[in-house]
Amino acid sequence: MSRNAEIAALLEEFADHLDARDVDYKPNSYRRAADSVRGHTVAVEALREEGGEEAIKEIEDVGDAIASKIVEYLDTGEIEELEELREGLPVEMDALTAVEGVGPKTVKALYDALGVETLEDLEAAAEAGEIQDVKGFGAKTEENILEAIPFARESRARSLLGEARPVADRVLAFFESLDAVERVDVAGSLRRWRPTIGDIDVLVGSGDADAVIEAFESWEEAGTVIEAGTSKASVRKNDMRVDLRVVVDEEFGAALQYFTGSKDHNVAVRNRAIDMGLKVNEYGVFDVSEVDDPDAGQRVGERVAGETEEGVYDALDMAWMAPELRENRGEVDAAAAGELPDLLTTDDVRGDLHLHTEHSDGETTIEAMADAAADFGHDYISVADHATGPGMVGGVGLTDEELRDQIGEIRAVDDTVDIDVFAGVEANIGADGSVSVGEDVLAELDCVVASPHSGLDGDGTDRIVTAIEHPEVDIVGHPTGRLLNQRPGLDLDIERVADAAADSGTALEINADPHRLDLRSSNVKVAIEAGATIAIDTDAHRPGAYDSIRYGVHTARRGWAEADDVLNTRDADGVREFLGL
Ligand code: DGT
Ligand code: CA
Ligand code: CA
Ligand code: ZN
Repeated sequence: MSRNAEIAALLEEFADHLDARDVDYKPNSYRRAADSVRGHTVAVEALREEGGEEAIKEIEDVGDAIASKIVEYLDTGEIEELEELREGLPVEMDALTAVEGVGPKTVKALYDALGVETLEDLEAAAEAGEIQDVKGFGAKTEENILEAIPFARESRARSLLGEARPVADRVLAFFESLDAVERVDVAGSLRRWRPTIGDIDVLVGSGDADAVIEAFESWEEAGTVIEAGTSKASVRKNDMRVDLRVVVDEEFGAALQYFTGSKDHNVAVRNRAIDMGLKVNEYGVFDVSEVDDPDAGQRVGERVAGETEEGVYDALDMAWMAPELRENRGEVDAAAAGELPDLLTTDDVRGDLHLHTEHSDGETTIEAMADAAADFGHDYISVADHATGPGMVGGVGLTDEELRDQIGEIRAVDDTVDIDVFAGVEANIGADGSVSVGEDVLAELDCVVASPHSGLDGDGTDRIVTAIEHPEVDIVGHPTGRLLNQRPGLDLDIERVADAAADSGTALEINADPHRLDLRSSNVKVAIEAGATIAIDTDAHRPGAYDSIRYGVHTARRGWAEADDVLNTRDADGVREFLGL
């Protein structure tokens, strides 16, 4: 069983325990290592087997200490130091810190004062009014905790797309290697690129279901087998449920269409079929116009399609559409009318306008980020380190003077590397919509991203619109500030925001960080319809994060975006024009 996600979770728990005890710096290096291990495409056991501890150290951010803990875990099934930390603070760290506003230090304080160990304990303590009496807490904090518990409970059941997709890629590679498999694809929410995933659905076309299911059950990377039958099986891998269905190859297209969903899309498709005298289900499309009782069985009537998904839609006089569109947002009518959007692809993206360097909280130099972007295939980047201001803690952000110096450095790097490097900033949007950088510095910068980093609840429409209308702001970054499974972010009247963005020529960002995916796709669609421009940025804090652009691109596709709707599909001169340079 591959354990990358499992190990990543342990490293995060380690970091939480260190944080709870007020240890400096170390928690962050554990968190970075956790991210890298989770995103690493090769399984740690495989690395270990090939090159021992040294090979594990080749994972970005994994040094001696962490590599030896990973090896210890692979050998013994535990990390002794973590076990000791857990003994000192025996709480369900993961569940408790899932509550917005509850960090490791809060967990420790509440454990010490009230013996809170679980989410249930936390809820009971808050309901009983015990938390407000703990030193450092108040009635307001207690109320916030109580309000945030249901969201935390719900979100723990769903995985992030960014966690599920790499797992699905491994699952697909496994099935592709089997002789008995004729076709394989993911289905469900994963194929539609939803930001969070309940389970991973996999569909195989094969004449030998037994062989496929047997192989799946004994796959060395699989964890426990949840259930197994003659055409279905479910296993757990990296804390996720993987649902396999095996169908005969002639029915693969119909099954893929059905199990891709969404449910609402399928209902709309089925209704259209009924109007045409057809019946569509997971087995095929059937002409039932001559049949007395179309519900007499699953395969009643004359079979007119089912081998391919294109065939299924074609039988219904619809163009095939990308899975990202299948959310019942008008795609069925658009497909019937031949008016589907020509969705952008990852290859259309030519640069990244929001990323960080070691000048703020990024990991490396301007030059290294530029070189990595060039290797990735980008034509340009804009460095957008944090400015000081609301939401920036621990001295992370740059002052106006430091920004001025940095502009000089960026110009110098721009002269030496192969791509264009714009001088940007990520300013903070204050509660009143103000931007946390001096006007003269803003005017000197090429590209100003302004993002909300504090006060991320309640209605944020006025605040965001004010930032959009600021003449120096080019892009509003992660406009709601949501963190998937962690906090819902600002409420926005998206029509107003979209109109303001279109009028002021300010781009709205889809932040491609898999924890954010903000703007969300339904808002993207509204923004585009209003004529606003979208920017898709990774918010990279390290070179490897440029890869995340695909999550942003697929979010844009879910919002019906074409290449022309997106700022950074333009070439460098096109971007200059947008920025007024
Ligand atoms: P998830 O797993 O919660 O992220 O969401 P999905 O969309 O992957 O849902 P899942 O795994 O329950 O089912 C996969 C697909 O199968 C779903 O998108 C549509 C199809 N499906 C499942 N149950 C039904 C149903 O009762 N009616 C229809 N029309 N389709 C269904
Ligand atoms: Ca699913
Ligand atoms: Ca499923
Ligand atoms: Zn950022």
